[in-house]
Amino acid sequence: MSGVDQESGRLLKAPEGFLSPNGIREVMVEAKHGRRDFVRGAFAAALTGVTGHALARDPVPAEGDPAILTLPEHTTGLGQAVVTDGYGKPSKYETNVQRRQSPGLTQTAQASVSFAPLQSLFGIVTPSGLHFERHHQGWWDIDPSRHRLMINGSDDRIIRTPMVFTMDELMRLPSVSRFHFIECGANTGMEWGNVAVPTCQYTHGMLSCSEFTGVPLRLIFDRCGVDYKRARYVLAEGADGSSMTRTVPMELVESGEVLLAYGQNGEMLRPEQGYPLRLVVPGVQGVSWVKYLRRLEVGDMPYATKDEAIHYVDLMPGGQHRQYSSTQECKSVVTTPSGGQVLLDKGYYQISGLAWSGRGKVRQVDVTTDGGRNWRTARLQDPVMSKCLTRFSLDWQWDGKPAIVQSRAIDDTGYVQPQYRQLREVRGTRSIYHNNAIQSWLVQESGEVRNVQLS
Ligand SMILES: Nc1nc2c(c(=O)[nH]1)N[C@H]1C(S)=C(S)[C@@H](COP(=O)(O)O)O[C@H]1N2
Ligand SMILES: [Mo]
Repeated sequence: MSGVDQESGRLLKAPEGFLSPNGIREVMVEAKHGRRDFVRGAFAAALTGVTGHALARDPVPAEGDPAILTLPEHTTGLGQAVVTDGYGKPSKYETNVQRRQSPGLTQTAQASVSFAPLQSLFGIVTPSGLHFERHHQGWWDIDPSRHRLMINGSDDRIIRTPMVFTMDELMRLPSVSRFHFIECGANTGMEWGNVAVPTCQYTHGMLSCSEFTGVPLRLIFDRCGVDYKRARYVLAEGADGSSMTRTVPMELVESGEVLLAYGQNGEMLRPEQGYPLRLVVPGVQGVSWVKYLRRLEVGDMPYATKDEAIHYVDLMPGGQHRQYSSTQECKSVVTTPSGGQVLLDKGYYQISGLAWSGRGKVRQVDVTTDGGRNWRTARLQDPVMSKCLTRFSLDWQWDGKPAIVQSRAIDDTGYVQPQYRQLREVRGTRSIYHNNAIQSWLVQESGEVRNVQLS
C-alpha cells in the first residue's frame, strides 16, 4: 500500500524511510500533477521518520557498532519452513519498492500507466513484477490454449501462405533469448515545458528491461512465403479492445531482431506484459511492442492507423506534426542520487544510473556534479548490449554543498544525448513524446535531492 490518497495525492501518513542502493535514504513520494511541494513535504517527513543511524555514513570500525554483539533471534532460533505457496515474494522490508501510478494523470485505471521504481533497482534487469505498465484498455489474462496468431496480407503475391498459429505451434519453433529495454515514447513527456514530477520513477519510469524469449519473426514470415520485395511493412494488432495498431518497417524484421516473444526473465510473460504473446521490436518505442498479439498483416505501405496519424506524433515548434519517429534515441538518467532521495551525510557516494539507445550500444556516459562545468567519464558495467539498458557508475565525495548531478550518454553511432536547450531549439516545448534530454538532480545542502531544469 502506498501512503498516498490516490485521489488527492495527499500524504496519508509519514512515509517510512528505507535504504536504497548506495545507502541513500529513500523517501516515498507521490505527486499530483507533479507539484514540488510533495518533495518538500516528504523531506520533512523523512527527517522525522529516520530510525537508523550510520545509514549513509562511511563504514565505521567494527567496535564502533555494539549491535554486532547482540545475537538476534534469527541466529539462535529455528527459521521458517520451506515456502509452500510455490512462488516466492520479496522481503517484507522491501514493500516500498512498488510500481506506482501518478495520481490524476489518467481518467481511468484501464487506460493508464504504472511507473517502474528505477531508483530502487540494481543492475539492468527489471524484476517482472515491477515492469512498468501501459494499457490502453486494461489488461487481460488470456487462456494460451485458446490464443491464436494470424499472419496475413492483402494478396498472394505479398504472402504465399497466410497462416494461423497456436501457442504450442509457436513454442515448438527455434527460439532465442535476448536482453532489451522497452521505453514508452511518452516517457519523460511531462517534463517538456518545465519540471513536472518529483522522482525518477515518474520522470523516467516508463522504462524497463528484460530478457525476452521468442521466435524471430523472420522465421515465421519465411514459412508463410512473404515476398520481402513487396511486403515492406507489417501491421501489428493486439487481442484487447484498444484497437491499438502500429506499422513496423520490414527492415527491422529482416534484421532478425523482431521477436514473437512469450518469455520474459526466464518465465512466461506476465499478463500485464501481454501474456501469452507480444511483439518485441528492439530500439523502437513501446507502443509498437503490441501485447496479446493476435494478427500481423504484411503490406506495401505504412498503414496510417490512428496510433500513427493522431497519437505518437511530435508537435514541432512550427505547429506541424512529425510522424513515424519511432526509434528511441540515446538517453540516460542518474537513479542515485535522484529526486526524492535524501543524502544523510557528506562523504562517499556511488553515483549510479542507466543509459540506453534505440540505435545500438551505449559507448560512453559522462557524469557531472557541477551542472555541466566539468564532466567525468563513468564506468560502464558489463555486459553492454545493443538496445539494452547499460548500468553506469562513478565515485563521488559529496562535500555537503549544493551539487547538480547530470549524466550524458553517447551511443555507438556517435549521437550525444542533448541538453534541454538543444532539444527545445529543434522540438519546441509542446511535444509529448520522445524527450531524451539530459536530466538534472539538485542535491541541496540539506541533502534533499530534487528535480530541476537548467535553462
Ligand atoms: N495490445 C496492446 N499492446 C500494447 C499496448 C496496449 O494498450 N495494448 N500499449 C502499448 C504501449 S503504448 C506501450 S508503452 C507498451 C507497454 O508495455 P508494458 O505494459 O509491457 O510495459 O505496450 C504497448 N503494447
Ligand atoms: Mo507507450
